[in-house]
Amino acid sequence: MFDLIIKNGTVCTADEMFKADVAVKDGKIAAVSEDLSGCECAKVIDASGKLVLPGAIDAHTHLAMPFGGTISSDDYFAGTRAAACGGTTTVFDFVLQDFGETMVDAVKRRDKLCKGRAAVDYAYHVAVKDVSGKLLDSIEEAVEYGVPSFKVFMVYDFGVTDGVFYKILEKAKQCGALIGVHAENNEMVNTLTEKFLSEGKTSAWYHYMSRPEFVEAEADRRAIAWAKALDTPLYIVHLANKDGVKAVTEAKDEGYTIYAETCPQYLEFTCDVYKREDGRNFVCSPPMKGEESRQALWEAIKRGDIDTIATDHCPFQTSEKDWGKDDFTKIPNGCAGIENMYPYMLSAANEGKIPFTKAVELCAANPAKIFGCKQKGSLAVGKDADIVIYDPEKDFTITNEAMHSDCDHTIWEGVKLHGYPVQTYSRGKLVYDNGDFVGEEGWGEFVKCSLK
Ligand code: DUC
Ligand code: ZN
Ligand code: ZN
Repeated sequence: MFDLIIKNGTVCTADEMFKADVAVKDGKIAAVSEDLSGCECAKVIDASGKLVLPGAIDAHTHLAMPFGGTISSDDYFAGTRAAACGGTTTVFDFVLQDFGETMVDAVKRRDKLCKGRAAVDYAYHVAVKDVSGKLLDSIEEAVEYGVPSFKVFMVYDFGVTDGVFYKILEKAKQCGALIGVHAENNEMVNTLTEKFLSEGKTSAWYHYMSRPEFVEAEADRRAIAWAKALDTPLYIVHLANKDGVKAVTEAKDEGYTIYAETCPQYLEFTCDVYKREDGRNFVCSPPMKGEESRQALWEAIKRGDIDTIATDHCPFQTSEKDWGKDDFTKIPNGCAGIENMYPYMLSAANEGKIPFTKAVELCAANPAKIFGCKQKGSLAVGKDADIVIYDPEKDFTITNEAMHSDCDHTIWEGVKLHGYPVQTYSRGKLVYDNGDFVGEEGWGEFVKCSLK
């Protein structure tokens, strides 16, 4: 006896699309078969004309993150509620290590905020600030704990030096961890920022001008150089520039394991958004770049040189963004996106820009594989029943009113999508139904990851 059968839909995996019924039992995929008519089942859903997809994995979020003098506006409940409503059933949130704190202590500290609050499942990466003394070795302990992925920042006051970055990569190689990197050149950002402020150039446009293409590209190349020197894998988060794409392609062609993530905002918008009246709402780092970079990212996706799509979801309220009306450096960096990633990528597929299988690969299958999230990312028998039913005929215009985050605006306002998720299941439980969140706070569980 199954708990649920989703009948007559088109199942889409990272490799193929085929007509099949999908059965769920005890929160797991129990069968995927041409015809499950006649099987005993508590509930049957007709998915005729719909796609049946694995839930997406957003491998890059900053929920309730202290940053820029405030805390990002979506806490673990609001952020994961919004995720569920956009077909994302697992989020990887960044734990920012405190100075002097071991990696596992950092995870446990953050987990107190998340436990009992998340609406979908969650995992963590640790953003490493301090590897002095025994703290470098504490990376190994976190790997055993189920958090085998880490990130270093090359910017901000908590960014690491090249030497520390190298040490972290070396430790990761020893213990089988994966290091992600936020790549921008800190010196250049500081120098350009100082220059523009001293010239009275304070609008959001100068956020972009102080972090243009070459500032990111140089750091991408430097980060790749250290990973190559050690022959250890590297994951570049939120890649947003054309020359960085080229560097990734070259490294992959040479046989190195360099993964690249980009985000929907870099695929949709260009730096021109910073000239808009509401330009500061788009301020995030790295900033959106020029049209050539936007095109290069799409081309890299088509070639297979971008491995994952994630959001860098880190929203701040309008009043907080307004702190930077007269000084772009006072704008908290980050935008909302957690509810928009899968619908955006699937809409691109629906319009023929990429195959649906590619959208599933980038948003579900690859993040599961790369981060060792073994029970997620596909609709294979035995995996968690994280399922999205997608209506390719449903037109949807994004408005903040229709979103489920706690933020009071969205950079995605007015963007039109063709096709939209109509239902999301998290381990077999319906959590999103035709516009409404129907899940529950605290349903989400910690997902232990392993790269072994
Ligand atoms: N960039 C952002 O825009 N927000 C949070 C952290 C980051 O690196
Ligand atoms: Zn970042
Ligand atoms: Zn980030």
